Amino acid sequence: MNAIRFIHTADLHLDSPFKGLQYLPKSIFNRIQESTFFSFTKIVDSAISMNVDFVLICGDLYDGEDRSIKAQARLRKQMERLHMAGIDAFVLYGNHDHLSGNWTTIEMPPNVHLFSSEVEMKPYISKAGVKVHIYGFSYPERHVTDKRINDYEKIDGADFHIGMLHGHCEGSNTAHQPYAPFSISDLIEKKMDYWALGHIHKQQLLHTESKPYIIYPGNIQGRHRKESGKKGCIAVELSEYETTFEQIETADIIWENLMLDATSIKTFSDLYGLCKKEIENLRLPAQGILLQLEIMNIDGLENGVLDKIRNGELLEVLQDGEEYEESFVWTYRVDYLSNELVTEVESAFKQELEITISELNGKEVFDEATADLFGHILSSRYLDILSEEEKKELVAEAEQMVYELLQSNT
Ligand SMILES: [Mn+2]
Repeated sequence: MNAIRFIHTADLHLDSPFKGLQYLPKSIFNRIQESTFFSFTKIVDSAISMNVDFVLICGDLYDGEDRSIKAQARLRKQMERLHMAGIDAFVLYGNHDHLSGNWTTIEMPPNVHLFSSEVEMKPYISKAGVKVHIYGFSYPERHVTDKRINDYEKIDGADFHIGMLHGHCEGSNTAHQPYAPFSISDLIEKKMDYWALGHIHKQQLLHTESKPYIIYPGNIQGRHRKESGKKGCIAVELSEYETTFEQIETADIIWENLMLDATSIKTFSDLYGLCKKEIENLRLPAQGILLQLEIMNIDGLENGVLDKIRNGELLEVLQDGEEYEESFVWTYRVDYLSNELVTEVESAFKQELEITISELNGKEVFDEATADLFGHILSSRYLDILSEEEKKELVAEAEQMVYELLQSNT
């Protein structure tokens, strides 16, 4: 059968410094500092045990543009393991490890194929004789803002075509920089079989109903509380008839946020018991967890219990002994939210929203808010002047959308 199997990974950020976490107990901080290497080693373990044809690494292998020697040496070691197993690796560099950085290069073994700063195609033939064309480019410098997707052209002569791209999918709502932007339809137009993306740290399955499959695997190890949940890589099998993929979890440290309902809780010891129970539920067989707790519905708590949350006493008893656990759950923060506070924040926000909407119904505010659009040299050609009636309708529609969005987020 005409098929290939590969691992798709990106955003290794090897040797991330985790600067803000030095206050943690040494045993835990050491685990965290090793975690990017650990996760990547597990990815290589998977590639070898699954005996895949090749591994794709879609940018940001290194965290810093100076590519620490330690990170390069560790990467090389893993590439050698792949080499011994007869597995090739296709690698491109992203905005974090762009080609203009200043570093001392450690040579990689011959199974590693690096993409240059222009989009190029690298041919691959599997042991079973399946031909694959793999396309990609590395960032020449940190800021690549042009639509590099326009340079990708499928070259005939292979059974499968795979695009590798480190960049920003337009319209995706993330905090990442909009480098090398593209849209999903840009990618579909190129008629590839698979798009291996990198850059966005949260896993996103952008197109997985039919070819081309388009996937951001996410980074391989969460680096702060916003990169929460499980992390790893994607194992893919492409055949003539179908594409299948599997998510493999490899991160050693997992960031979690948990809300606890204290409705029926009165004493400090009950609250401790509730937290402890949830912590045991979360505990994993081998990985460590960094946990942020948020306690809701606290109005039934006896006097003085809140003080013990505020002054860190609860945190201290929850942390006690965790630094000696292999599969630790380290609670690094406990917050609470009183019902009054919740309603206060909600009603203040609603008031603000109502004021904004009523202001939009005034002519000047509406015109100001839409001035960029109607005054734009290109868009203004296609837009008719709105009547007062139409403006009101637009504001009403926008109001509806805002409330729907608010509800879907709660
Ligand atoms: Mn990245």
